[in-house]
Amino acid sequence: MNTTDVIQAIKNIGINRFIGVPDSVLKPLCDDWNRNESDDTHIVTVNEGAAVALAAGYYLGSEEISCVYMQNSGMGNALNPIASLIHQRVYDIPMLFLIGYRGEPGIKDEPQHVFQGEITLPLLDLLEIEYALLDEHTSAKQWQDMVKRASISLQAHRQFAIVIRKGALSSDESYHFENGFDLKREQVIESILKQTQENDVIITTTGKISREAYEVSERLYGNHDRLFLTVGSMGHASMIALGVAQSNPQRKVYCIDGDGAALMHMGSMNTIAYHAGTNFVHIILNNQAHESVGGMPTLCGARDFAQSAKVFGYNHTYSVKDHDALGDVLHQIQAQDGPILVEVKVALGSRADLGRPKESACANKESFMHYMKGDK
Ligand SMILES: Cc1ncc(C[n+]2csc(CCOP(=O)(O)OP(=O)(O)O)c2C)c(N)n1
Repeated sequence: MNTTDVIQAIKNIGINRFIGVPDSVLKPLCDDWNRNESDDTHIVTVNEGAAVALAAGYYLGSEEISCVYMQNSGMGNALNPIASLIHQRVYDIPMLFLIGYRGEPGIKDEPQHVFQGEITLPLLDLLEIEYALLDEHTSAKQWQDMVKRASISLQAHRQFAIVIRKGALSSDESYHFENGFDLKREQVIESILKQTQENDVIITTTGKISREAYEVSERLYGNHDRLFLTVGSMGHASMIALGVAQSNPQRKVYCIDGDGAALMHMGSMNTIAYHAGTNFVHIILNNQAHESVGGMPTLCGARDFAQSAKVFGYNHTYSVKDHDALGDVLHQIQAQDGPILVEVKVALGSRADLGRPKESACANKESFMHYMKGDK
C-alpha cells in the first residue's frame, strides 16, 4: 500500500494530525510525514504515552481527532493514558492508532519482539480497541473498508487501531536526515570501551548501539561479558545501569545511551543525579535521530544533553563532537567522581554488515552476571 493512499484516506475521514514515535515498519509513513507535513501536523513525541496525551489534548481543545503511531513495543508506554485517560469509562476520547507489528507470531524476529508480538492483538482486545490488519496483500477496496470501519468507531467515540505488518507500506520517496556531525558511532564506542578498565561494566541502549558495542567487544576482547545489552525496554538503560552501579559501588558503571532513548524517559536523569554514586558514567551518543529504526529525526528542536544534565545535578558534564575532545574527556573522567554525563555528537549511519548478538538474551544475561560475580 502506497503511503500517499494511506495518508489521503486518513485525511478523508477528517484526521490531519500525526503524532508518535518512529518505527522501522512505519518508516515509509514517517518519511512521508517528514517530507510533507509541518511541525503542527506531524509531531514526534519522546514516548508513546506522551503521544496519546498530546492527541487527547488536541481533541479537548479542538474536537479534532489525531492519528497516533508507534511500534508495538511502545504499547506499554501508551497503556497508561489509553486505559486511564482516553478509555470510554474515563474521558471517552476517540483516537486512531497505527501500530507497527514486530514479532508477529509465526514470523522470525528478534528476542525482544517475540512476546510483545504475541500479546499485541490480545492487548488491543483487552483495551476494547477494535482493530484491522494491513499487509502487502491488502487491496485498495479492503483499505477503504478498513478506514470506513475506523471512522464509524471514531464517531462513536471509540479508538481504532490499524496494525501494520512488515512490508505492508511503500513510499515514492524516502526522507534523508543529516545532522552535520562527523564522528562515527561505532568508532566512538570503540574509544569508550578501550578507555574502560578491566573491572568496569557497560550497559548499552536499545538498537544499533547495543549491536555495535557487542561487535566491538568481541573484536577487542573476544567476548562480551562486561556488556549488558538493553535490547528492549527503550529508554531504561540508564536505570538498569544505576541499579548495577548501586549494587556494585566498587565498580565503575558506564551507560551508553542514545538521544532518542534518553529523551524517552528523561526524568531518569533526575534520579541518577540524586541517587547515583561516584561510579556512574552516562554517555549519550546524540545523532538527533532514531537511527536504529531508519534514521528519522527525533525532532525535538535544539537541545544540549550536557546542559540538561547540569541542571539535573550531575557532578561533571561534557559535550564533544570531535575525536581529540572525546579522547581528552574520556581520559579526564577516569579521575573524576560521578555521576558524569558525556554527550557525544555523532553522525548517522552504520556498517551494512552490522550483525546481531549470536546468543539468546538469557545467555547474555548469564555471562554478564557471571562476570559480575567474578566467576570468569
Ligand atoms: C518503547 C519503544 N518505542 C519504540 C521502539 C523502537 N525503537 C528501537 S530503537 C529506536 C531508536 C533509538 O534511537 P536512539 O536512542 O536515538 O539511538 P540510535 O538508534 O539513534 O542510535 C526505536 C524508536 C522501541 N524499541 N521501544
